[in-house]
Amino acid sequence: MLLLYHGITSVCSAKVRVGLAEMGLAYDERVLDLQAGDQNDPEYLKLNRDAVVPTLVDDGLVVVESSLILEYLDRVHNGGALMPKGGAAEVAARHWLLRCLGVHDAINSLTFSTAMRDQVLASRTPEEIAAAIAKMPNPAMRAKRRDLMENGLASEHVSQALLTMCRTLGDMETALAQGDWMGGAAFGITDIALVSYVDRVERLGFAAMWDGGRVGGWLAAMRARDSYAAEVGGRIPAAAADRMRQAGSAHADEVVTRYRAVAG
Ligand SMILES: N[C@@H](CCC(=O)N[C@@H](CS)C(=O)NCC(=O)O)C(=O)O
Repeated sequence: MLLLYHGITSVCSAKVRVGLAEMGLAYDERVLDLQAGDQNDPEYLKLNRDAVVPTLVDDGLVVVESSLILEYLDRVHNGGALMPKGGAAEVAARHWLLRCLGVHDAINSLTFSTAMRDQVLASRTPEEIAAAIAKMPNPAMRAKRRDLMENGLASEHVSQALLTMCRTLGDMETALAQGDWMGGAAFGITDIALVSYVDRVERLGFAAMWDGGRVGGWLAAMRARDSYAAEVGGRIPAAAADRMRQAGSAHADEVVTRYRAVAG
């Protein structure tokens, strides 16, 4: 049986859950509470040394990195049905899977410089925040989180994030001009790989980034699928969603204005 270690509101976890549902794969789960620090459990660190989710275990084989997990599941357990076959379409899909590393980094920056930062600052003492950050095993991730908590939207990571999102959403618009889905007429692995990140932008209240574009319609179509309803919409508690939207929306004007300046 497939075993997924994941977090309910974690974007990288959500895209894997959507993938599992799209492929019709049953799985066991261990839900980690990232705010409580479950990811720092020494037993979990043996599976994922950076203390991040998701991690998939398939009959003893440990797979980390959400896009790699999606590709693995599709290839090994789904006959590769979600991956375009050969040529430019497959190159594009595989390129998007790689780009997800940067897209996640951008979404992490936008989340922790706005809504999450506000929530953490309001609910924890400076000592508790410092202690939680000190537990992050990866020095680069630790330094980034510290910077985002200290500087919010003034962090240098936010400028990079806005550039990444500008390129991502711009390239999505171009792709979606060719068909309803990222690969054209056929729904596929790229749609699943990207849904959580675009979903998070909307949940933060920053949907004006794609005003008048095709990305909004694509997100609505993704949200209408059973996989999203079962694994994202139906699993994120309404109170948590409301808190994020309210906290994020307070920063929407600044974020969207800066995004538009980058987009030109
Ligand atoms: N590139 C990785 C990113 C994994 C990652 O950073 N996951 C976040 C949740 S989306 C996490 O576990 N964060 C732990 C923390 O914030 O302490 C992937 O796509 O799997």
